[in-house]
Amino acid sequence: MRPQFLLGLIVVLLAAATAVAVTTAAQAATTLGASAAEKGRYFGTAVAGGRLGDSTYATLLAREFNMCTAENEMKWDATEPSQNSFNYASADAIVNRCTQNGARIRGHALAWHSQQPGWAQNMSGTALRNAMVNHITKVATYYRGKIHSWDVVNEAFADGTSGARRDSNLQRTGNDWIEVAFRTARAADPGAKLCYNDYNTDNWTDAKTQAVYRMVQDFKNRGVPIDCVGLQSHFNSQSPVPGNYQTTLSSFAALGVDVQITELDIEGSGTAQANNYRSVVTACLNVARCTGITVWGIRDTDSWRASGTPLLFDGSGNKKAAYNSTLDALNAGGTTTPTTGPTTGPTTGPTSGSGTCTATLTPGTVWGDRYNSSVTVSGASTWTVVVVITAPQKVSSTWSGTPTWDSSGNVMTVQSNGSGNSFGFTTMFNGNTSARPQIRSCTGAGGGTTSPTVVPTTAPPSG
Ligand code: 9MR
Repeated sequence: MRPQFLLGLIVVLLAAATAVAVTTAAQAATTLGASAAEKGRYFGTAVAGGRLGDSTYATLLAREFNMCTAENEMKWDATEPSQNSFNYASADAIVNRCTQNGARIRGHALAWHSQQPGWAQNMSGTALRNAMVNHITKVATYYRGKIHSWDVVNEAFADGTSGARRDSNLQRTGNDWIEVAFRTARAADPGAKLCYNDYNTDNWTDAKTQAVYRMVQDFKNRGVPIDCVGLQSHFNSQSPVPGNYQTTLSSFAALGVDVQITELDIEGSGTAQANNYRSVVTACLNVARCTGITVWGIRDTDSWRASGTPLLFDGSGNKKAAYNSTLDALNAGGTTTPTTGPTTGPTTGPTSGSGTCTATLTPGTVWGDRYNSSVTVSGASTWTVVVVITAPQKVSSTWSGTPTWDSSGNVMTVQSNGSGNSFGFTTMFNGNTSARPQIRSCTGAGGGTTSPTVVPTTAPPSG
């Protein structure tokens, strides 16, 4: 090849490579929440109600995060300061702000040995058990439909090598207190994912991790309603990110539950901290049922471990190296799309307009080859709901409504048949375990069609 041609070729190739690089850069998501959403996941933070008025904090919260956990405001001492008298003001401020931001809510936490109100700390036996059940019922009912996932039980296992339950007033009410808590939560809010949440459960070989694993396995075997395991993942030099962290995530997921990283913080600074964040995020993206990551605060100064500078933004709200590595890992990762269990919060369609109706889809039971969905209609007693299924998924049966199909077999029109205001159907995965039905419209007896209802196409919904 003549030198001029060679030079020309190199110039052309370089230009092409630059174009590709520029295109890639332009397409990469620029916030944590948006990048996680592209992978069908969420990226959340703990929110302190007292900081909502801080403009730097509020700006970062709105910009970066699409999931919120109330850091303290939904705990037992905050929501039920005296017995059977509930106060949701502080929690509602967080729920309302995050909802306005387009973020969703992890509820934290319904039953826990810590941060109990004084009146509960002094209780025992049946009185405490009944108080716990009442607390879960009232709080989960109040927030019904607003919670993506509940930490139903928090930190119930002992540290160390025993693998035993932690001693607490709740534990002393009987070993079944945890499953009672989960059953109570399911009855109160069937649309929320129900999680068991703990710390020091990150290393797969630790006795505590194994004990939690066996409990979740037992619950799945016996039909105790549990949908997810939360790994708090508070890391520092005494408790570093374990080399087998991804094994822990995938092992829990293999039990048929989602895994969520619920309170991530990693003490340190600079490159070492950035690399630790990268490896945690990458591990989650490598596990199909690791459906979201929450960091335990926004700026280092917001952290419960502020002196360890464990978060993604410095005290002035500047992005740290750990932020950049986290976003890079989110943008780079995710060859697996999340596969998830039964429940995502009910998603409600538009309610305005005369003659329209609202169709709310609630995910139901998931089996290995198929899953159920139910749809509840409000605003009309005679209705037609159009549901879109993603091929190759196929509806195999429908109940409490009369279905007809378009020629593709993917658009199902269900008409009321006098059996009430809800219908249900079973969908075969046929190899696609991530797609979920979308409600296209709900038409009431009086005519008028809603605009498409926003229902997630993947599970869990990302936004
Ligand atoms: O971050 C929370 C801090 O503000 C409270 O003082 C503390 C009291 O127990 O709880 C912190 O949050 C904890 C979370 O609820 C459960 N996992 C451990 C967290 C850090 O202690």
